[in-house]
Amino acid sequence: MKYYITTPIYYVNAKPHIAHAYTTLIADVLARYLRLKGKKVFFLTGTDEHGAKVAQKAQEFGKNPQEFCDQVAGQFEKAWLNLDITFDSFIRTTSELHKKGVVKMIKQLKENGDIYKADYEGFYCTGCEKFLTQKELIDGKCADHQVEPELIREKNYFFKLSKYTGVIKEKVKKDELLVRPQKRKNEIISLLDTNLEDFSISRESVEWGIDVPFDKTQKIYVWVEALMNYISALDYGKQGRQAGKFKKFWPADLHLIGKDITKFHIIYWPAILLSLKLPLPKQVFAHGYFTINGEKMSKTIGNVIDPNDLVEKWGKDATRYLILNQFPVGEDGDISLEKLEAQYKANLANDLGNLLQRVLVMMNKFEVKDKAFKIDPYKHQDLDFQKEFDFDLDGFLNFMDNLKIFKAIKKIDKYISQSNKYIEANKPWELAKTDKIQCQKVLITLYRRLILVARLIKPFMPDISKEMLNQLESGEPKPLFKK
Ligand code: ME8
Repeated sequence: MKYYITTPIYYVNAKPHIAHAYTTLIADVLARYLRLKGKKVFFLTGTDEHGAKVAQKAQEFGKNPQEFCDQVAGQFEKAWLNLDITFDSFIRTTSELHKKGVVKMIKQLKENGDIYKADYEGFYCTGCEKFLTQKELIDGKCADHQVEPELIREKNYFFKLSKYTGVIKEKVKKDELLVRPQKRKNEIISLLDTNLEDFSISRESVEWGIDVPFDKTQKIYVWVEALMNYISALDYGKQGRQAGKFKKFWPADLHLIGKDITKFHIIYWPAILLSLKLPLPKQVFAHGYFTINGEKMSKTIGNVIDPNDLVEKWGKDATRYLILNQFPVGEDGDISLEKLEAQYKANLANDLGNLLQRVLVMMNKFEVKDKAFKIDPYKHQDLDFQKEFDFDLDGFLNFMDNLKIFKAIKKIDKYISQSNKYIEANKPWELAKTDKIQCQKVLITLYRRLILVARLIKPFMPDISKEMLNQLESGEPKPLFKK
């Protein structure tokens, strides 16, 4: 069974930060988990490189836009490799592959009679890369960027959104287009009940973009071509058998996004797909937003966290685990370096790292080794977990299947801390003197619990999982986490 999962493609106006890493990590953990379950996963991420915002940044750095995009897209790719993100494809919107797909789609929208040219006047926020309505402004300013948007009067091509809103609403209501969490579904249904205006699909005053194929005075609106990445990346622009990936993987099983971009993904994108007569994605999941120490992440405040710095400090596996161990995926939350540091010490270095060392050291010392090591840690690998030792495996798998990643991690953490309590309660170092058989039993139980932990953490901390299994096989303890 195939599973196609995507992340948003990130703007290259700045290098990747911890929130981009957050979305990408959720997708990666899910992709790895589903591969373990035997699904044929296609995991797409990439960069959004056109539009006025990126062009302005390139100018500030004295670079031509393409050169600037190459540099920042490279930083994204490198950050993801540094975090061991197993994307199958990295789409860049300045690539020929993307442009081909986009041009094909725009021509089809025109042929289907869904676009028309008209004069447009509106307030445009370059930071958001979107037109804002009067209602969305606070004291005449964009609420997100705290700047007055530009009043723009130009000719644009428009898309006949109203033709499709009824169908979209029905599909969302019936979960044919599943929107999660529920509160985002409710919001979208309410929005669909308002009189949504047709949206612009091209811009006259923008230079850095893809030409509208039938009108060279216009560039395709950056958001419209960005959404199209989800199928341009599957070779949609190619012909016949060369477009095999599209046939194999579309529709997307999951578009994972942040809650800021639901309207684009649950209204505009499905409308475009309906016009193209293509199936809609099966699910859009919008995760929450987080702050850093209670404040919005921003360059001005100077609280932007670079995921590469965390990897340098704690290693990539611990960084992956820590970032996802903060708050439930669908909720808003807060992140602080102090809390991450404390969790690193308590949950990883102490609870998990020390547990493994203690158990292996005692097994060697009390000569339990030969008995226990007959249990091959590599046998029944992956998801063939054993339902034993008080672990609610069904509950864990259910959490993983439903993107309740935070709850799944909490279950593992709890299991590890219970195992530490089990050591303290049973004191195998004392049993070694009084009851050798009981001492063996306790250590073998812990040994098998550790095998289970190693398997459970595999999608989160793939190398730590492997290292644990290696040590459990060889019986030679080595520190799991840097002190
Ligand atoms: O919107 N908390 O790109 P973008 C959690 N190019 N997640 C956050 C976050 C925060 N504080 N800040 C950002 C774009 N994100 C478009 C997308 S898709 C066809 C085009 C994450 O660089 C979250 O996933 O502004 C959000 O949706 C994404 O970054 C926005 O990234």
